Amino acid sequence: MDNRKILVTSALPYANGPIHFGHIAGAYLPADIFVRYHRMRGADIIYVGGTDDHGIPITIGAEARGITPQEHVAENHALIKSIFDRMNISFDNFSQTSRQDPHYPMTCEFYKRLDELGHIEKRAEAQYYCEKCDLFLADRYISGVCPHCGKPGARGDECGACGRTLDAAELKEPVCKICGATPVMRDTFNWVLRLDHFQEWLTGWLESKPEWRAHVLREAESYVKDGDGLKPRPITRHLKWGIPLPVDDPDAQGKVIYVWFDAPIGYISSTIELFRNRGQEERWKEFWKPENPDFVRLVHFIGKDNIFFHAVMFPIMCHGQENGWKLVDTVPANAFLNLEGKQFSKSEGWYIDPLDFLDRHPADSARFYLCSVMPETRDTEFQWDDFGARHNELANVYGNIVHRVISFTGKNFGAIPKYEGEAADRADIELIEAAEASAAACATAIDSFQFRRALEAMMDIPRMAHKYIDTQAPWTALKENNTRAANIMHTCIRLVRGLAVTSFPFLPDTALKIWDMLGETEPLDKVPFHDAFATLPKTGFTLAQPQILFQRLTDKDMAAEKEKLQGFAQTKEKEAQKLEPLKPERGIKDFMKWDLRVGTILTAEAMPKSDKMVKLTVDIGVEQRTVMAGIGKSYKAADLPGRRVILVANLEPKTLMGVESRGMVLCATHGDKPLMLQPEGDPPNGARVS
Ligand code: B3M
Ligand code: ZN
Repeated sequence: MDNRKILVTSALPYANGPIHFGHIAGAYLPADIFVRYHRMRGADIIYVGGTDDHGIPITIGAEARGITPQEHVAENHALIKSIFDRMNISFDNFSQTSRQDPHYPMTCEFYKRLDELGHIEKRAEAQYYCEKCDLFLADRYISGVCPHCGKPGARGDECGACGRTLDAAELKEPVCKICGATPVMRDTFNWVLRLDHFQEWLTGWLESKPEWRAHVLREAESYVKDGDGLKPRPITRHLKWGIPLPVDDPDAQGKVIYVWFDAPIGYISSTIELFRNRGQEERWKEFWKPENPDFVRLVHFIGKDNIFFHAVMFPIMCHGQENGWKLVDTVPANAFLNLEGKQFSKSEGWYIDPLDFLDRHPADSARFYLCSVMPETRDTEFQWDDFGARHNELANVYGNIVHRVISFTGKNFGAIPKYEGEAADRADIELIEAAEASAAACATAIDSFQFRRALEAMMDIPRMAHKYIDTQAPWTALKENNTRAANIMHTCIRLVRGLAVTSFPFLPDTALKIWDMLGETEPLDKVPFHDAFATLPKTGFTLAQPQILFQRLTDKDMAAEKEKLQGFAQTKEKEAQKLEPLKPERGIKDFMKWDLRVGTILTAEAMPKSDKMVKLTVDIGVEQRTVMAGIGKSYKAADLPGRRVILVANLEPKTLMGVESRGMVLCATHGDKPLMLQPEGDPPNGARVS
């Protein structure tokens, strides 16, 4: 057996909302299966994770909810953790990158060491800054008109319409995507990591990884091969939330370390936290700074969108310090799992709430299905009908054999019978050998990250058990030869016991239930995986009537689930539709027919008998106007004099409540309240608006 220590990580989900089945199938379930299997092999293995609490989207998420980033990440951390707990994702430690100790000092240590060795550089640059948001805008937070194709809505990093890569500075009419304001160019400083220093090293290092999944290796290699290869990358941001830049320089004021620099260090911090909690302060070093890198096997489970950071940047950050950090051995990145033909999207309601799902379906059913459609080499799909079919297969093949064997044995023998006789029957030996071969195939597949194949190998065991029982027909043997019948059922129970062991990494709750039914008491995660069928069952243990492991699902159940999904999506769509659809396009000439002017309210009088109408006198420079405005629900008349407005000045006069109104005050509607538009700055009354 391979006796290296094993260190397993799963991507740290952003603490910006819940996770969905796409994430679980991508980076958590495969890791958990791998880890459970290796625990059963007696490996010295740890599995660490946590939430990724920093970054701009988190600050935006918190702001939108009117709470602090700390509160926002604390809530989401708890939510995400509850999903993992219910899915039985068995982290040894689940931390948060915003728990300062030991994460902040460790991140600073990485930074300083790379800096000392000349791999970090201060650079002056001009960057878009939104004065309203008080934020330097990353390219994806800017949109504008594409300089190449002229279409609006291009993003600061690329134009969706023509597909060209852009530099935010090239965009015409740039706007801040967060608040809609026009950003300004501002000089600032950023500190960059000279990834280019490692071009040659990384090229050679990747060449030593031919066993990696082809798509992972291809992508990782593209960063060294395409264009000029690796480029320096900014690792600072101007932000209040994050790890303050540990640089003694006035220009570093207000700067924090870029989230993707600190996030992977979260794996290390989580390991330190784990061993601290166990009172083994120094043991983390055995994993992260081993005497010999070959003593440890480090595996990062991630989704395909994180390949750059795990196969390029983090290895460089570790190697670049030249002081013995462990480098990753394998990055079994998965592609994406979609939902019924589209990407999971919580905001569009195209989504399955995992906690809600788990109120209706067992976690093992989700694990079984997600493993069977795991996107190991390409994108795959969660489909409700498919889920129902696979769940029923689990019930019919796996659940049913357990029930069949235990209830038949219990009914006819009361307890687990002994195997009688000198030599075992050929058929019995063959069955056990075949099961052992399937378990071995399952093990090999898990060890090479082929979880779908591993699941199929495991499922061969109940399949062969059904066949065996049908051919051996213990019900017939019972009438002629009681010993033979007992031997058949002993063999079946032995098989079911071995099935519990083999399936534990995939179906932990179910395996434990079987374990209980068979009177086993040794913790399942300590039972050697490879001896699954070698150990005999507890003969003489009285069997109770077995419980049903999986209730079958009907077409009606699945139809209800699909309807629920459509319903969610429609509600979201309707919410979005509350915004009026855009009117047809018009020429500028039409617009120029309207005379819009800046004005100032001089007097305001609420109209008796109306909670809406207010009578205003407005100075529009050229003259004073009487205007009736329906703004009474939003403003008190007494507060209005002195307020600046935009007036439609050439609207035909109209008599309202006995008053001739000459003009219309422009308003935006928020809910049912009109809010007046005001000019920015201080243009004179009568200034034209266009
Ligand atoms: N939080 C992105 C993601 O959740 C990022 C992963 C960090 S892993 C160190 O997909
Ligand atoms: Zn803004």
